[in-house]
Amino acid sequence: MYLNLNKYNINFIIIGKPNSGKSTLFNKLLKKEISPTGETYGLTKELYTQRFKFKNIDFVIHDTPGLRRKSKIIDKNEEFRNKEVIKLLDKIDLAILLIDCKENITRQDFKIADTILRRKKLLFFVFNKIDILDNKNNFKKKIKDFINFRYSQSNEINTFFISALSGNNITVLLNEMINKYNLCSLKIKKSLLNNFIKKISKDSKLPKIKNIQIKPKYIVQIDSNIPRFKVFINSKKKAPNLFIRYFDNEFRKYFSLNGIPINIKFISSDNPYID
Ligand SMILES: Nc1nc2c(ncn2[C@@H]2O[C@H](COP(=O)(O)OP(=O)(O)OP(=O)(O)O)[C@@H](O)[C@H]2O)c(=O)[nH]1
Ligand SMILES: [Mg+2]
Repeated sequence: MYLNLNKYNINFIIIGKPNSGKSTLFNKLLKKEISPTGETYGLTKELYTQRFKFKNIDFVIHDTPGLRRKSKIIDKNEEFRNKEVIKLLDKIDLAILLIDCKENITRQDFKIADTILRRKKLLFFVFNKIDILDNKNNFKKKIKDFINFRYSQSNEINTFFISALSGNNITVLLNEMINKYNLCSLKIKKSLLNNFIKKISKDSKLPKIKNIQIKPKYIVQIDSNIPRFKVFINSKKKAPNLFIRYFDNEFRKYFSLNGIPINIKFISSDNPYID
């Protein structure tokens, strides 16, 4: 495998519901009090953009106004601000979706997550205010299980637990952001891709279509800024979701690509017996 280690300018957004601690995290990373923080719900009313260095890497960081559910918005200015935040998602490499531990994870968080994932951006679900929890390990386990079992796109997200106020786990988070960012420009050698295809085509757990075993025959990586692949299968029919999900899981496990936005396109063949 080959990693592009020169492209270092990670542009990321801190996004989430009001009061989750976005501005506190922003200031902590900058080591300066730039964005106002406080208990008032919806305190941040404009975008703040700054730069900082970590391990000699340049980061661009955006603090954003909290995103409430549409039904709760009565103010035109808030609607405008929200649109600005969503527009910014096209320009960033990575998003930290900040969630208040006290509030747990909500439908609004999943809605924001989907908006980010649709744009194929790196996504970190970051649970903040971990300092206020009595049983931290229990909470972490519950959240991880919930995301894995209830969220169909769990393969594409990274989960973290921090305290923006005390700074707990923030360095670990930054290191992991760098690791995952680098994996996004990963080029996998043809021979390794072929080894994976050989292995999975012998896998008896691969889901079938009407009792016929679908087999991936060939895989190619396409040049792009996120890992993209084309997989040719021995079936005239469109690859079923069960098969796609199984392949995606095994592929991520084999190449350690969990939490990375990858794109795998399955190409059906006219001839189901091709070798
Ligand atoms: N205990 C604890 N409190 C925190 C932590 N992070 C933030 N807070 C508190 O949570 C409140 C909200 O923090 P902000 O940083 O203003 O939240 P925000 O997400 O920017 O809020 P909006 O700008 O309204 O969207 C403040 O009173 C912070 O001191 C944390 O890690 N632990
Ligand atoms: Mg704020």
